[in-house]
Amino acid sequence: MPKPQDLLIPRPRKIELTGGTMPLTALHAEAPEPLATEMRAADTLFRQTRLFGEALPCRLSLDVELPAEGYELVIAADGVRITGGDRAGVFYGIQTLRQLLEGAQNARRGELVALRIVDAPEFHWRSCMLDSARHFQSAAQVREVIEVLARYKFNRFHWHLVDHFSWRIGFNRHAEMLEPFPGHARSTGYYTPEEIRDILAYAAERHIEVIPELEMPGHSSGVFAIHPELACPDGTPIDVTRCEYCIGNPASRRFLGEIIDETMELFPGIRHLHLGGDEASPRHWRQCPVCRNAIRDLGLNDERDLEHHFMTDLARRVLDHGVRPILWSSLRAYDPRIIMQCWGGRPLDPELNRGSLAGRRSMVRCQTAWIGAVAAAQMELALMRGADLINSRHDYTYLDYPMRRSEPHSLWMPDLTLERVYQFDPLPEETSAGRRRQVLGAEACLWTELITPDRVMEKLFPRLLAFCETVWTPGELRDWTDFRRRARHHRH
Ligand code: TNX
Repeated sequence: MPKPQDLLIPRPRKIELTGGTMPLTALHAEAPEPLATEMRAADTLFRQTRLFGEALPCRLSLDVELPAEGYELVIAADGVRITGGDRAGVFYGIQTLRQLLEGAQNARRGELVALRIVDAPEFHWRSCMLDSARHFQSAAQVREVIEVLARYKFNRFHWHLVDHFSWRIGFNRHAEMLEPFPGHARSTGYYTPEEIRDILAYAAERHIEVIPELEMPGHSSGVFAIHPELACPDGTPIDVTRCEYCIGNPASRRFLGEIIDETMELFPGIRHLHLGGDEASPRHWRQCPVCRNAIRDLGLNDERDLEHHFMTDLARRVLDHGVRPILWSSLRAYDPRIIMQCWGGRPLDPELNRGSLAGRRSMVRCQTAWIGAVAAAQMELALMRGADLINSRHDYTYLDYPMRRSEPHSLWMPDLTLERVYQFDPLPEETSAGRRRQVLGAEACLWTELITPDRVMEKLFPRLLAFCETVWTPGELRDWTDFRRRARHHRH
């Protein structure tokens, strides 16, 4: 019989065996009215675990003295007690109980060990991103992902919904963006307004905030198949792999402003909106007369300044809705109300696709070192400028990277083993005590250029288990050997 402490991921702060056991029998939740949703979650769990026999109570309550998202779970001979610092805390107590119940059932034990767990997260931004643009997952599959995130105490789901040739939001006023883009094969599918509302509600019941992403100004080439007037009139053909809006043209701001407004209607009540902002090349802007005039008229220095002006303008539109924008970090300073998500950037070296295999591998190793340096610089700058940040250093958190070389992957991708994910520290090195508050937490990302919907779970697990512990459990309580022992009980 595994010990209770060997069953739990993420590892709780404190676990105390109090002596004795509780019979593994039916349970029924009892809770005051404000915890009605959590009571339902507990009763659903008890139904799923198919426990029979005379029912014991599982009493849910709140105690404002406990930390935000924290909980206390007590298992005793006469039943279970879960007290949360808030509703989310109660919900996380239920998730811990789930793992203990499943562990006892898998070991065919007729009892639970009596104990007291006191727990609270280290970071309040525990996020996972799913790219539903490159490959489209059904609404049911998205709900499945949200369900597993909830079980591992994630509280945000970042949903990448717009990329080159695929727009996945069921816009009404810009329905033209949902037709297959002329001349470009892509996987079809989008989420209807009803599906989006369902997913928001499903996530909210699980204390997960949904953060949609509208990618701009890069990763947008498909748009110009429908709206050629929004590309730079620089005479160059539209490049399929990377193409940017003409940021000097007011029509681009108008179009994206309308898209932002409609997104707010389709995702009512959201608190954050991701505006992308990564990997835009200034190549077209440099040759474009419209962009050059805009740079001059606005008294700016160069294309990157114009990009900054463009993104600041659209971020302000988001702020006007009372919603906080998030951007993939650049080296530029932005309004500190904009959250910076730091991933690190990547040198796009054409040499990577040439030369011997050994040569290419060593190039990847160089890149990895380079990535680390860029990510560290991005984060240091963001902190210095007073910005809040989300750490998504891709050499630790990109779950599309291969865990083993035998998996399908692009050559430029570094390996990302389970152990390396476990070594991730959301707190950038050298964060001073005074700046600690600005590090909101971290996010693991599943990009899906190569990942078909049927492979989503296999790419998420087991590395998501390691990641969730890096954001929930304080560093001094993390131990790789101990984690591996616990991970055996979490197969997906
Ligand atoms: C970089 S990280 C991207 C994505 C790709 C991913 C592949 C970032 C903001 N952009 O567009 O899908 O790498 O690993």
